[in-house]
This record gives sequence, C-alpha cells and structure tokens, in this order.
Amino acid sequence: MTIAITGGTVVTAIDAVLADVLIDGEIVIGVVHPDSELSRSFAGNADQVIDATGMYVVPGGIDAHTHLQATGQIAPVLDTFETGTIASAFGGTTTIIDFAYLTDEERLPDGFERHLATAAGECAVDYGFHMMVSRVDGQSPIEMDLLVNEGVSSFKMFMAYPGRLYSDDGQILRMMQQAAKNGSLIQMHAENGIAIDVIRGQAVDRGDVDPVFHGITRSPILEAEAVHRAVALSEVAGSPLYIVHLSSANALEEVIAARDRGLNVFAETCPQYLFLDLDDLDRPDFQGAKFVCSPPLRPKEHQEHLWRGLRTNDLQVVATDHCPFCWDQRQIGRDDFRNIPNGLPTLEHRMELMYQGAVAEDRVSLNRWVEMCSTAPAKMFGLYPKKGTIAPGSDADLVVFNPNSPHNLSAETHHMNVDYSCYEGMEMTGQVSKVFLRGKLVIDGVDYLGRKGDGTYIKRDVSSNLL
Ligand code: DUC
Ligand code: ZN
Ligand code: ZN
Repeated sequence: MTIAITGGTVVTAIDAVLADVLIDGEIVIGVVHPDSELSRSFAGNADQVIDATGMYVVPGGIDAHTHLQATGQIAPVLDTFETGTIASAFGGTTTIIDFAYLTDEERLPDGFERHLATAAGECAVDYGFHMMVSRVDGQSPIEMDLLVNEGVSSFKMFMAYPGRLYSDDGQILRMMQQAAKNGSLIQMHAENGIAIDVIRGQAVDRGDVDPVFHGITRSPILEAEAVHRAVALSEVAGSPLYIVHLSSANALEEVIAARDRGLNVFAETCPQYLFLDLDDLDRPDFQGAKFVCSPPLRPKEHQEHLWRGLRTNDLQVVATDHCPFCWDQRQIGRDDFRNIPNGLPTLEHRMELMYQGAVAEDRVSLNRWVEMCSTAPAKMFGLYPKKGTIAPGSDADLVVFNPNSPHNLSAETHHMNVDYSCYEGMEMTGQVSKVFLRGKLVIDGVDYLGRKGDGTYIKRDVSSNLL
C-alpha cells in the first residue's frame, strides 16, 4: 500500500515546511518538495492520496505515562488496553508507554510477562512498558538487566506511599547504580511520602476530610525536597534521572539547578498541572474529587513556571499520567480524601490541549509542541528515530492536524471510558483530523477505522537523550 499526503505543512521538532509525505507500507520513504517530479509521479501511482492543504502533518504523539487496565489502587482503572488506546488514537497519540506493576508475589520478569500477555492483541496503538519497582533485594538488579534486554529500559520508583509502593533511599540508590551500568532510566515519583502521611493524618484528625485537603496536605516543598534528594542519589550513583509528573515551581527549581550543573536530570509535566489548579479540587458538592491526582493540582501561580520550563527545555516531556476513575468510584473517599482513587483522564486530549496552551495561546513554539509531545519522549525512551519524527525510514505514524477547527472538549464526545471530563467545555482551536498508525489510516474525522490489535509491542532501546 502506498500513500501520498500532499499539500500540508510538515512540522517536526526542527522544521515546518510545505512538503508531501510519501509512505510505502508502514514506513515513510520520502518528505519531498510538493512541486517535484518525484512527488507528482509517486502521488500519480499511489493507492491513496490524502489532501492535507491547510493542515499540519506532524509525527504521531507519544504518551510516555499511562496506566491502563491497572488494578493496583483502591479501585480498578476504567480504561482497558482496548478503550484507552482507541481514545489515544482519536487524540493523535500513536504510541503509549504504560506502567507495568507487580502484585505482592511477583518478581520483575513475572510482572512484565503478565502485562505483555494482557495487552497482546488488545491495543489500537503501539505500546511499550516501563516497570514499577518498590521491593528491592539482591536479585533486583539482575532482573532489571533482563528487562532491559526485553525492551523495558525505564523503571519507576516511589519516594511516596510508605508501606505500599515506597522505596527507601538505599533501595533507590541500588537501582540507580544498576541503571548506571545497564543504561536504563530511573523515573522518580518525587514526593516525601513519610512527611506527607503525617500531615494527611493530622488533617483527617482535625476533620479536614474534603478533596481540597488532598492538595493542601501535599506541599510543593515536599515535592522539591524529594527531587533534590533524588538528584543527589543519582549523582552519587552516576545514573540519569527522570522526574515523572512534576507539578510545582519549587520542584522545577531543583531540576533547573541540577541541569545547570550539567547533570543528566530530566522531567515531565502533565496537562493537568498546566490547565487545572487547586481551586478545581475545592469545587463544591464533592466535585473536587474528580480532580484528585498525585502530586496534586497546585495553586494557579505554578502554571506560568511550568510553561516557562517547557519553553526553555528545563522540562522536556509532556505526558498525561492517564489513570481514569468514574464519579461512582470517587465516592469511596466521601468521608476521607485519602480514600479517593488517585489519577485523572487526559490521554485523548494531550495533543489538542498542548497545541492550545502552547501554540494557539502563544506560549511555546509550534516545533516545540511537536518536540515535547513526540520527539523528546521518543529520544528519552529509546524509540527514536523509528518514532518521534517524520523522516525517510521512520514509522508512518502521522497526524493530520487542523489548526483552525474550533471545538469544545466534553465527556459527551470523548472516547475515554469515564463519565466526566476534567476539561468539560474547554475551547480548543486545533483538532486532530486524520491519524495514521504505521501507514494505516485509523482515524478519519469522527470515525475510527482501526481495530484492536493494530498496535504492536515496541521493544525499546535505552535512552538516546543524555546530555
Ligand atoms: N502516580 C502516578 O504516576 N500515577 C497515579 C498515582 C501516582 O501516585
Ligand atoms: Zn507517581
Ligand atoms: Zn502515573
């Protein structure tokens, strides 16, 4: 099957040029001048010609932080690999990296094999896995090496959640030392969970049980402290470090300081920290429960710092931490915010939200929009140049994006398996129009043309993003 996408502006992390994209099978074979003989003859014989006049043609999005079909929390995550990845396709994200986690009995390879089996044949977009690690013993570094060979080249650890997912500094250091040897990346949930749990307990004892106290009791100072400690541990171990879901100006300052010292320290933020704030957690009638995630939404003034970080490359990646729970599931925490399941639904809207905040509202450049949503995660997580750009030889994962298609986000029209939208009514200027997954047209306007099983497991390389 050959396809020519003609007349559009091809936007990568570097360029924005009028060019035609030529596809043979699953691969881009050329990005060529629209008036060239090459383009005319290819389009003349192509099986399909897509007119992208007036559109941007961008590399498929990569969401490096999702939790699909996860059961580890108080309630099960509602999006399955099937529903979540179909929503992902609608939003122009053609690759996800999901978090594999362990049950109490499992070792790292068991947890990975279980996730591989669960996702097989279910996904509508390509997918890889990170592995969550909490228990660390003498066997863990060896198992880590095995996973790196299977394409799992990043490991999430938690400085939060004592007694559950938490690892102490010694355990973290041991994994970082191994990461320094095998080239993998430690991803850190950086919040001082020991201190936070004390403060949460005190709040509930006082009767401060509403959702807003989820935000108030998780101070950004304790996020910054954890980032600082994680940087120190990684510097001693000689390993790179990637902070997941960075939410505050305080934490960003620590990342900037580390990077200014030349360390391989990177960070991701999420749309919720750029578009939502502590006031959402304080909505009346328990509606604030819809906005519970960790780290929590912060006071609005943090947002401009995060946007600046994205503009200046102090923050490299925008991922969603997609982890949806419906309104009924949120009720578990009516009398105690600590029991509200933790996570927000955003996977489908990341590309459009970030276009809106970055490009339409003039905060960050068009190229940088592509970079933080696709190219940077591809390089960070060993997918580049197969994914994350439009170049001869790269996968034909492509989004035809209409920059002038005003619409509102709503639970009425979204495809995520959750009965509300955190972004209800928010006005978007640009819209995903068509999506190709390795050369297959899977989204055409409001129509889904793919099927579950189109997505394949991607065995990732180690990061190619180090300073
Ligand atoms: N961390 C995540 O990355 N996702 C959900 C909850 C959490 O604490
Ligand atoms: Zn986390
Ligand atoms: Zn997460």
